Amino acid sequence: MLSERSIDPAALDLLKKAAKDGIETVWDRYEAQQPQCGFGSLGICCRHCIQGPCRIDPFGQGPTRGICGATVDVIVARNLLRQVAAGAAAHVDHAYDAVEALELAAQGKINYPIKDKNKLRTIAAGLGLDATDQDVNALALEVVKVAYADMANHSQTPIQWLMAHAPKERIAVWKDLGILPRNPDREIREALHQTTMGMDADPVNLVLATAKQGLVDGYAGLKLATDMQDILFGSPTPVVTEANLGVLKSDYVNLIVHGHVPLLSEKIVEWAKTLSTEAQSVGAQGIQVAGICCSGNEVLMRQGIPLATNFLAQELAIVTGAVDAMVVDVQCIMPSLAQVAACYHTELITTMPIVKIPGATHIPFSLENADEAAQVIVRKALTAYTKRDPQKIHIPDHRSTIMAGFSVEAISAALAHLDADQPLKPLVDNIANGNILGVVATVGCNNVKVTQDLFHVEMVKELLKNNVLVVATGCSAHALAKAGLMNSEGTERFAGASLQAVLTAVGEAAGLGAPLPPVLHMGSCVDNSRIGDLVTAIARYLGVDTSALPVAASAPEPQHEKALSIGTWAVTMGLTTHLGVVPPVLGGKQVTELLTQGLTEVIGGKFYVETDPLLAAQGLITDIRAKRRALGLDN
Ligand code: BF8
Ligand code: SF4
Repeated sequence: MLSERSIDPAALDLLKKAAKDGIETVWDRYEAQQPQCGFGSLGICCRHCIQGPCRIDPFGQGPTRGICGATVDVIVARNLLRQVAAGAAAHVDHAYDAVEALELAAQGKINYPIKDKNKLRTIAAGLGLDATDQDVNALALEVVKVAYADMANHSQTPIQWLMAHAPKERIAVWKDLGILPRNPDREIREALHQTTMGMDADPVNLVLATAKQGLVDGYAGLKLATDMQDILFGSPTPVVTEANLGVLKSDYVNLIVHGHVPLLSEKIVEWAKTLSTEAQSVGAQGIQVAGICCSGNEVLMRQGIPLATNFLAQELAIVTGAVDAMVVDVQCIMPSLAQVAACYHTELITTMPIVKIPGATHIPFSLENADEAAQVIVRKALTAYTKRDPQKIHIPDHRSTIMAGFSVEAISAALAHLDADQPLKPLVDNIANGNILGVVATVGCNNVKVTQDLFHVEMVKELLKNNVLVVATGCSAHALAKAGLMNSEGTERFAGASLQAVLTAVGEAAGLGAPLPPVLHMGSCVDNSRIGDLVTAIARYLGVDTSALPVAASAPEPQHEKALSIGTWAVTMGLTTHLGVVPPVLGGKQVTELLTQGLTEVIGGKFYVETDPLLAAQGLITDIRAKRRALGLDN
């Protein structure tokens, strides 16, 4: 049934058009895959050597061990470790592209000005560098040197980016467990080694190694990427725009940026502005840039570019018949986009050497040729506009106003209107007195196994009703933005009375003339580091461990290995971390028990799986209340 596919009215509208136009979508292919393999779903199939594949009988009547003797928990734990290491690899690769960009920018070799000198100085000071009078470029190179030193570290010392930024209490916990990561690449390499045939056969050791990958992800991936990107492109400040496919304009050249890395999308935004006058020469009023997935979040946060849609509806953007070009970089890009684009006039443009899609136009993008490549891409969109088929155009009339741009710096600035000396105090006081029951971070993806956006929206509404403040990133932020949960009206409609009063007071003190939105958009998936920074700052202010705070995390509809690595990091931070779709671990009883209970004793955090949105909200609220009680806050 159509309504089971999505709650997004624009997506539902376009699914009808897709059927009419004969377009196959991700939902059709999901149905064609049914029933999905039970062994794979439970995580009990091993292909780590070519004596296999080996499968364990989940009913205990067939094989209980692989050919080499690996138990079901070993197989499940090894598979999970590889998935989390892959997620970490994606983020670390992303982060080091940004480090390289900062290096070349500081050397004056590329046209990327360093925009946020304050952030550079803050990061440098945090790393123990003398940040006072140094020349900006020289200081940037010092910072880059530290990041590169982590990659070149062949000793046993931990990742410096982690040591400089993680809470001291947490570092002590991780040290005791022996999971402080050294060089990020070495740890990812080690995880691959540890999971090859004839290696680790201890599920506990494998789960701890998984936790270590979470730390690699959190600090050498997420945190490093956000820091570099903020230095280069600026730390976000509040912006107001719109979300959903209704932001496309019938008389404009519509250019979509999709993927994750702002190194490309920032240049596209810049050149779309510069070349906007050329739009008239092809008969258009101008150029509308809009974003999908985390590229969308990046340019939203810093440039106020509207959001087009999230992961599951990426094909449907092209089905509007109004997207002239879609330019992609890395991650979460469905290969099917090429087939969909072939049915319309849309130019699908790949740009990265590790992401090529047959049928797409490949325009190589590098830091050195960024301006040239961006101009070529924008002009491709202009040319494509002239090839539109008016019969095929249908832009759904759905969009919601959103306020985004809530970096930690922006949140502090808003709170500073209430207490200039101690900006965190008003937030902490309101948590302490129960006006804000706690904070939940909703993150991560859409997953075709569940109705698009439904879990995000239903769970968050329930949390808000109970005065839980919500912060969001990634495709979760898209879902909540589309559903009207990121504007002032959303506060009036969905926030409980005491939360509403706090958001109204802060909004008015900050001169917005309206309440803050009930869900604060903190950015892309790498920007989960901003949530980590906020949690770290609150814990530091209160002098408690992060695991004691009434704060939880949730990935309601996770699909990507990155979501698993981010979730693992949240668990290492001591947070209860909810998953609304079960990852492939249930075949291993011991591993499942460790992830959902056993880890708590040693690390404070745990995974919490609940597939019903309202029950998940209630479970998170119960967890928050227990933490409040333990802190002596008796609501
Ligand atoms: O890194 S939330 S579907 S887009 S993986 Fe992908 Fe998941 Fe969206 Fe951003 Ni994050
Ligand atoms: Fe089978 Fe062991 Fe080889 Fe895995 S490593 S495929 S369980 S023999």
